[in-house]
Amino acid sequence: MMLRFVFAGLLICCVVRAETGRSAWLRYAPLDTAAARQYIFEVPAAVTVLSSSTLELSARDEVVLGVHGMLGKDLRVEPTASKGSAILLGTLAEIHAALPTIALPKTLEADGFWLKYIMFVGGTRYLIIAGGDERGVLYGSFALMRKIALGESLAALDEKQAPYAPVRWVDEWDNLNGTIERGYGGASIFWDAGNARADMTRVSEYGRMLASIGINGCAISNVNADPKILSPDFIPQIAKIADALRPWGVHVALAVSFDSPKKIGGLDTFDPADPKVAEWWKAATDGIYKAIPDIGGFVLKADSEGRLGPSAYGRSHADAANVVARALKPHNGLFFYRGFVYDNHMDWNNPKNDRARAAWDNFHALDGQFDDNVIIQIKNGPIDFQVREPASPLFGALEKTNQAIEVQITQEYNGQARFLMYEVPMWKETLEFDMHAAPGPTPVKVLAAGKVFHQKTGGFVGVSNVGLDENWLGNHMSQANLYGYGRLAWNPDLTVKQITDEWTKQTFSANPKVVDTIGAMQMSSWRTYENYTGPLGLQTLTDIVGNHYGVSVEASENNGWGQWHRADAQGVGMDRTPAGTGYTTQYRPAVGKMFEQLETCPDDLLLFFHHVPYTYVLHSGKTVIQSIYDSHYLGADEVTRYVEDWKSLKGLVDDERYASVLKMLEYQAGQAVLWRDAVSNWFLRASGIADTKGRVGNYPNRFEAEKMKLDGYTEVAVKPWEAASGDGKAVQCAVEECAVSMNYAGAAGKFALHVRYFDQNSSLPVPGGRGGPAAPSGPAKFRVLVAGKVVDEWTATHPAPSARLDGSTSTRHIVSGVVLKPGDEIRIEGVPTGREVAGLDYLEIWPDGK
Ligand code: GCW
Repeated sequence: MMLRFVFAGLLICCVVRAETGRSAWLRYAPLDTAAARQYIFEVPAAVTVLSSSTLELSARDEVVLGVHGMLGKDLRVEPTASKGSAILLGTLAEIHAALPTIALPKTLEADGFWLKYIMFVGGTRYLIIAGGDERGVLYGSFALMRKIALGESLAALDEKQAPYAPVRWVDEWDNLNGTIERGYGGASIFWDAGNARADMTRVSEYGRMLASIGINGCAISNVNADPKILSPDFIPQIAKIADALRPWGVHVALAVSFDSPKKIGGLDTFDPADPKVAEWWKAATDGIYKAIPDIGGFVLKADSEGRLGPSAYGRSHADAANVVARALKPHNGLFFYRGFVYDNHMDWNNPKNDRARAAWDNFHALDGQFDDNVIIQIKNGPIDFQVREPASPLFGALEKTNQAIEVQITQEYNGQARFLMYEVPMWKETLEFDMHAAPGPTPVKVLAAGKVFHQKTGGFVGVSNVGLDENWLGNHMSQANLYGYGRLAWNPDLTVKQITDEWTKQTFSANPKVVDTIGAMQMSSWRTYENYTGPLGLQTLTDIVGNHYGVSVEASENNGWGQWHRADAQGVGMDRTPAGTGYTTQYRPAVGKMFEQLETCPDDLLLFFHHVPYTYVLHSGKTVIQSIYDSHYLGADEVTRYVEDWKSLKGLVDDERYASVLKMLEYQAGQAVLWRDAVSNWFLRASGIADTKGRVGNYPNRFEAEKMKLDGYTEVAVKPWEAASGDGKAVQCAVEECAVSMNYAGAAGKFALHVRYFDQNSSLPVPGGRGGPAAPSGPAKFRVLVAGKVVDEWTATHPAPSARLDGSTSTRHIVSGVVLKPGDEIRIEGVPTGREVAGLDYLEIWPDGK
C-alpha cells in the first residue's frame, strides 16, 4: 500500500514538471476556475476502492492523481465504504455487495464499465465506477478523469461503456539490442543490449498511457523476430516487462520466429507437420506460461521479407499457425498470424504481377482451416501503410477465421514523426469502408471485430514503436496518432473530430482557439501530406528501397518490391482491373466493380487501380497531370499555412512544446517545397506536358548554386535527380572551406533568403536506412554574408535519415529580415567535415514575410 502512494506521489511530481510531452494526454493540468467550479460539489472528498487487486488500486491512484492535478483537491482515501459521500470503485459484484440497495446494471461486459452519480436523500453522494471486471474498473477511472479534463458535467452521469472488440493491441518493433525498426522516438523503452532495460519506469508509464485508452495487449518485440525471445533462460527478461505492464491491465505478447525449433531448440527441422516440432512449441510455450501465466500470446511474421515460414517445407499458413496456436491454447493464448505475406522478388516486367494481390491470394482459400485462437492480422491496405490505399480485400473474405486490422501508428512512410501527419482520419475512412461482405452494411470495423460472421474474437492492432524520447514518438503532434488509435479501437464509431478535440484539450489546452487551430491542422494534415507526396493513389513516392522517407519517384520501379506506379512517357498507374492484374476481382463484386470502372473509381485511388494517360480527365474536371501539379502546390502551401496557424498559438500553449512544434513545422514547410518541386518536375520530364499555371520548372526568385560564382565548390549530380533543383545539380565542397556568391540585381528592400542546402547525417552508413552506424563526422557548417557582413550561420544538425545528398537531406534554411541593395554581394560559405560535404542546391530571394 505504502509503495503505491509513493508511486502516485512521483507521478504528481511529473505532471507539474516542465511540459516535455512525457505525460502525453495524461497531464491532468489544473482546470481553469470556471470549469473547476462545477466539480466542487460533484466530486466527493473521499475515494474508496472495494478490493485490493492490483488493477483496482491502479484505478484508485489514478483518480487521486487526476483530482489532485485538475481540481487541486486531495481525496481522502478510505479503506471501506463509509456512510459519507465518496467516489466508489469496484467490480459490479463488489459494488453490489457494498451498496445492495442501489439499482445496478445486471451485467457489464469484459473490460466495460458503468459510471453513475447517485445522490441520496440527506445529500450523501456516490460517484460510482463499476467495472465488468477489474480492468473495467481501471478503464472507468480513466474515463471519469477524461470527463473532468474535458469539463463535462458529472451531475447526471449514468453511462455504460464496453469495448467494441476484445482485441485492442499494440505491436512494438523493438529489437532486443535496444534499436527499433521504423521507430522515430528514440531507443527502446523495453530492451537494452540484449536484455530487458534495467529501469522499467518508462514501461510502466507507457502501460498507464495504454490503459488510459483501453489497450489491453502489447507485443514487446519486433516481428522480424529474434529466436532468443523463446529461450528458457530469457524468460526472466520478459517477466520483468510483464510485471511493469500488469498493473495497467496490459498483457505482454511476443513476436516469435518460425525457425525457433531449429535455431534455439536444437532440432534439425522446423517443419510444422513434424511431431517433434509441435512438441517443441508446446514445451517452450508451457515454460513461458509457467513463469508468466498472463502472457497474451504470440505474433508471427512468416514467409515475408526474408522471414522463414511454412513454405520451407511446402506446408500451408494454416499448418504453421495451428502448430503454435495449439501450444498456446491451454493457456488461453492468442496467436496473431500476420497477413503481410508477399514475394519481394517479383518480376517487374510482368504486367500480371501485383503485390496487392498477395494477402488475399495467400489466405482466402485457407478460410476454415485455422484454429479458433488464431487471428489473421491484416494490414489496413493491400500494400504497406502508404499514404492512401484501398481497404485490403482480405477483410470479410475470411468468414470462418478470426481477423484483426493492423494499422501503423509509427509514421514510417508518412513523414516519420518529422511531419505533422495525423493518421486517424485515414484509419477511420478504412474502418468505415463497406466491403459488401454480407447483406446490409459490412464496414471493415464490423468485420475486423468479427461481428458479421460471428468469429470468436478479433479487433485492432496498432504498430506503435514508442521510444525513450521524452515525448515518446519524436514529435508532440504524433502522440495524437497513438491516442486516436486507442480511442478508435475502443469505439470506432467515435468521430475524428471528437477524438481530435479530446486529445487537444487534454494534451494542450481547452482554450477554444487552441482546440480549433490544432484540430484544423491535424484533421487536414493527411490530405496535405498526400497532396505534396503521392496523390491520386500513386502511393507515397518515398525512397522505398532505402529509408522510406525522402522523395524518390523511381525507387518504386524496376525492382521486385512491388510498390509500382508504372509511370512512363504516356501515362501512369497500375492496371489492377481484370485486363491487368485482376486484383479488383478479389473484392466482392459490388466493391470490385466500383473500383474497376473508371466512371465510379474515386479520383483519390484512380492510379492505384488504373493506368491512364496523363491527359485523362478526372471527376474533378482536371487532367491527371494538372492535378498532380496542383495538388503538390496546394500541399506545400498548406504546410506554410500550418506554420502561421501554429504561430497564432504563441502564449496559449506552453513555450517548450510551442517551440518544438514550430521547429518541426518550419522544417516540414521546407520539405514540402522540395517534394512539390521534385514530384512535379519528375512528371513534367516524364510527360512533357507543361503546367497550365506555368509554375513547374519556372522559379523566378531562384538562383541555382551551380550557376553562381564558385569558390572551391564543385558541381555534383544528386541522386535521385529530382531531389535537386536545376535538373539534379548541386554543389559540394571537398576542401577546407568553399563559397558560392552572386551580386544582387533587384530593387532595394528587406528580404528573406531561402537557402536550400543538404543536411547529411554522417552517423548513418552511406546507403541510408537500415544497418549499423558508422563513425559520425559532422556537422557541416554554413554562413551567409551580405555585402561582406555575416547575416546568419548554422550547423547542419537535423537528424535526417540519410548520409547522402538526396531527397531526405535536402533542407531549407530561412534567413529573414535581410536588407539588400542592388549590387550587394550575397555569399554563402560552407565548411564540410569528413563525409558531410556542405552541399548547396539553390538560393531563393523572397520579399520578407512571404
Ligand atoms: O513496412 C514494412 C517495413 C518493415 C516491416 C514490415 C512488416 C517489421 O518497412 O520494416 O518489418 O513492413 O510489416 O513486417
